[in-house]
Amino acid sequence: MRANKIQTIWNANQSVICGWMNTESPYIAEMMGVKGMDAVCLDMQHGVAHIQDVYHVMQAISATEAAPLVRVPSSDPALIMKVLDLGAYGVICPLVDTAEEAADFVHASSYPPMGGRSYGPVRGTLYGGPDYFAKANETIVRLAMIETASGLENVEAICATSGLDGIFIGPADLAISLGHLPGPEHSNDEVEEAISTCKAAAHKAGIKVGIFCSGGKGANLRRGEGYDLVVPSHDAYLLDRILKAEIALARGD
Ligand code: 3PY
Ligand code: MG
Repeated sequence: MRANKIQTIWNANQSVICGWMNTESPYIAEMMGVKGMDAVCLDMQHGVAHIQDVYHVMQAISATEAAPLVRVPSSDPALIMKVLDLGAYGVICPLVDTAEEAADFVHASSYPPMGGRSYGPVRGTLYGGPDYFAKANETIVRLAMIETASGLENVEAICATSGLDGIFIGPADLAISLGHLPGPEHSNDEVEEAISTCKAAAHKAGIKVGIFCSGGKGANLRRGEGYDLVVPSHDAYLLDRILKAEIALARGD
């Protein structure tokens, strides 16, 4: 099976830089990979993508070296199985609050005997190779999002879930769940402490920890703090920043 670039980078003890797509555009997906993202995640939770977009975006990412990921909108097993069948090499599941939910997520994303994923890797085999079934469980990366007060409370138990490769911290939801406004890195002490607690729990359990960041600078800061996967914001934010700057330049402001 084709190697998962995320695992290759983790095996070298380095951090993955992961692009994030709020749009459903194969063009942007391909661009993210060509420009140097190690992985590209299509966001089906808050992004505009629907299931019919996933095939084309996964195809576009495959034209690059980047690993294709999907953040599913929920832990619905049918959807998790479908995005894997379409060639995702990793799934990020939002709002995981308990170890039981984490175990259900691993079950949905793993073939028996490890889990209950149904067989039918229509595009997974095209992308992954003929030994897809034999290697999928060990090659696919499963990240459970910690982004609520309940998830924080249960983070150690969640991190102990067999088959979970890592957690992914959602700082915005975590902040609002703790009664604060979402903000950039280190903007609130309580949120920052919660984030550090999650990182420590993941590393203590021997699994990886990723985090969504406010941009390139924030991602570099988090990388330095020991996060294993960092997302330097999303495509719409990056476009927004460049548009504002270029329009201001065009107006001579
Ligand atoms: C959050 O910050 O809540 C996220 O889900 C980031 O993707
Ligand atoms: Mg969130």
